[in-house]
Amino acid sequence: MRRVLYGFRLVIGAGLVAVGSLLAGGPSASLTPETVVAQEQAPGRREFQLTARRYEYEPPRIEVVQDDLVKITLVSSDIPHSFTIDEYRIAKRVGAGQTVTFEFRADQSGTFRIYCNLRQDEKCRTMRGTLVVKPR
Ligand SMILES: [Cu+2]
Repeated sequence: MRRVLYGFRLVIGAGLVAVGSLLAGGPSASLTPETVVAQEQAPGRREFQLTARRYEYEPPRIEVVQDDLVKITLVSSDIPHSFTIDEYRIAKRVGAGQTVTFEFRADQSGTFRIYCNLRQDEKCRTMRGTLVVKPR
């Protein structure tokens, strides 16, 4: 009985290795370029998690295509910060150690400055991020 079980496990192991190699270098890899193009043609939903920490946004740059619906999850891992883009009339504050989520339609193309408009800490003036909205 024990020998039978052992053999069964070997078969499962070999199966997992086969699936793994398919995922790594199989058909999915060759689909990637077309998939990216398709996503850029239709207005899509884009999601980003932005962490504000030590007077920086991580990632500092967000790129979307015009008319995308952009969902931002803003996390502060130290003091309160904000995500402000004047041209989009967005000013979202996140408390110390908190998370806020919001959405906006990226209907204007261009390059926009993201900054923190809170003034309880002078160094917040140095916070810079960039939103790039590529024209459709
Ligand atoms: Cu700040």
